Amino acid sequence: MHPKFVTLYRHIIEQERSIPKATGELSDLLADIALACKLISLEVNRAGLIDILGFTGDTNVQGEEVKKLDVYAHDTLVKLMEASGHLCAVASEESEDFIPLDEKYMGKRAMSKYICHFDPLDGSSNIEANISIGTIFSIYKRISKSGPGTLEDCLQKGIRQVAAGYVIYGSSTILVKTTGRGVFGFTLDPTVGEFHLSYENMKIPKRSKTYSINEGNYEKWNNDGLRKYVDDLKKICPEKGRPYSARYVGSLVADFHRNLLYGGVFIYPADKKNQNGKLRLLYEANPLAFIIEQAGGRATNGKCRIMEIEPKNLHQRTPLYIGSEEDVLDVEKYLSSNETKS
Ligand code: FDP
Repeated sequence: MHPKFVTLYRHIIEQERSIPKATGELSDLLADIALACKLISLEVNRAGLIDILGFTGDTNVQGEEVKKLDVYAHDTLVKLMEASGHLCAVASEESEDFIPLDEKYMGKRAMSKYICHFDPLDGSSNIEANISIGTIFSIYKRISKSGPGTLEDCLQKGIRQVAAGYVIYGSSTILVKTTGRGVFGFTLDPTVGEFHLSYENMKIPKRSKTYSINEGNYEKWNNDGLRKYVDDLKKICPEKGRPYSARYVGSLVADFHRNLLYGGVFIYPADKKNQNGKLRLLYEANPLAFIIEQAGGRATNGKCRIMEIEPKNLHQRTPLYIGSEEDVLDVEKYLSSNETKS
């Protein structure tokens, strides 16, 4: 147990009290996201059991529909976000278009101030192998003045995020969040259903000994500099702390979380198959970039800061180089000093 026994909600409220003009709306919204993730966490834990018992068809024993977990996660988040009344739109990796939210959910407020992007269940191809997966979210203030949110509200640069975070469903369920005042991690105590502060003011080591990349794509990467970088990381060179260790789960939240705690550089580059990279700017790269920068790390697409990229569409992809600052700077040097192959 953390010595101060601080729950997520208390932490959010205390941070809010230190901002004179805060209205409490963002705090409520974060609490609603946490609630949705508790529900998803329960379902993720039950998934293995459901599988073992053979309830994998369209209905379970009670005759209820058994939804695929990623659909369940999406639906749960949308339902709770609608009901929160603080959002004018949500955009989800699971849905082609953004979802404008009806004014009827605004309650007594003149308007809902925020929009939220989420990746309901990242790494979902790993579910059946019992590997950690996660939910990623990011929150922006709306640009439009009133009514349901617009596409313009949804297509904002990452630097405009007011909060971001993720929940990892692993050996325990952990929520990591930032509102631009440091990064804090909370572990879910399933017995009382509360997230408790367990990682205070998280900082990623400036230099690491670990790289995370799907090296099976080595021949497909379209940058020779990246190949040279990875080759060099494997050479024995004690003064540079090399060779580095390779760690790649293939579940972004899991790889990112480990690197945040111990240091590391995570890379998903552009390659011949994914000319713009595989990961999504709005649902994955921007929120993780906000967190990593708040933790003292760095996030780029190889050419510019992730959070400075102007989004052109909701499902835009981007190459991603993210993690310990000095390691990301190293790989940027390799990328710029070598010719790019098409
Ligand atoms: P997944 O396909 O399982 O949803 O966001 C997509 C993602 O997982 C990330 O979580 C993960 O880092 C990456 O794709 C893995 O891609 P590769 O299998 O191509 O390595």
